[in-house]
Amino acid sequence: MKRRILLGSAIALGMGLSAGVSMAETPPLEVKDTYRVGFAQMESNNPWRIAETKSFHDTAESCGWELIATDAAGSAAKQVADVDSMIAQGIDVLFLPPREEKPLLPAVMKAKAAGIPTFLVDRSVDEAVAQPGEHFVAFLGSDFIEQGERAADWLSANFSGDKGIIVELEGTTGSSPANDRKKGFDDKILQDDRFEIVASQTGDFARDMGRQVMETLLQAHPEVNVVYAHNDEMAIGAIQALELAGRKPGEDITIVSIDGTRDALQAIIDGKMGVTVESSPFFGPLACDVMKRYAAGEEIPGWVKVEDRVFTIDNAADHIDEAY
Ligand code: GYE
Repeated sequence: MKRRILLGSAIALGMGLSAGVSMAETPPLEVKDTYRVGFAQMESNNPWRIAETKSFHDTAESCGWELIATDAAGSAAKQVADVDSMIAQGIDVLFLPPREEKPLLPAVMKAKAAGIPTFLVDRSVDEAVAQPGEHFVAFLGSDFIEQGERAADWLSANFSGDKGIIVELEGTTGSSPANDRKKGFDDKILQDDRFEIVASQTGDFARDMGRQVMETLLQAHPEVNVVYAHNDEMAIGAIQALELAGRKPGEDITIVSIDGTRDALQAIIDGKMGVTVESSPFFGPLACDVMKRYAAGEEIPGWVKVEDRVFTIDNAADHIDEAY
């Protein structure tokens, strides 16, 4: 654990905090057999979220967690309120996947003020305002910029046409994976001058919205021959819209995406999707490990990075049985 000496410690002492604990470090966690653990899920409208919540439930018993899990049903305001109620219920530690970067800042700040160490899982908050090692212990998750870059690399290497006209389906506006998957992909693909992004619009990481947005964008840009979706659910929705309009995904339009869901691996096997860059939802065991190391006083890096694989026709069939 980081022990930073800082200017504010004298003030902190003056405020009645015990010596040695300053406001610029995250609250300590006792070593004990059982913990009251909060997991404030943001929504449960896709297989990725359901697999993640299940991973926390599956880990609870072996890690000694009395788990309090909530579902904010797609509302950042409810997610903040869910964290408030967990604080009131006396959780020892909080695992939080912040739906959006800014609206969830108050939840992080309140948990810290209540003396509860917070681990951000799968998405981060605005790190210009809240920093790992100070406001929250660490961010556990993937490198979203790199995921976007890897999707772009695959497309550059595998696209055989002269001109790639891309429609991009963005994730939830203001969420860290939507911001970074866009940046990583756009910067990389535009270095290859065969490609142009003609439209980029949010589908909120949801299948149905991906389908609807694709339907509209296809009317405005019938010449599109590449779809880059920030997650598999939107990619599957886009495939449905394209097929309804008489297009042939995998033949006259290339689909690239991120996550590695069962439906996406099946779409790759069926020849409809080109690639999906993995973004694993199985955070339970990692959360247990990092929490225990933190309790033991180990220094935790501000970003505990999850390594991702890439799924294509070469390996999709090998991994579909373990997919969700
Ligand atoms: O890709 C998506 C989910 O935050 C990494 O959120 C996660 C993303 C994941 O809803 O499917």
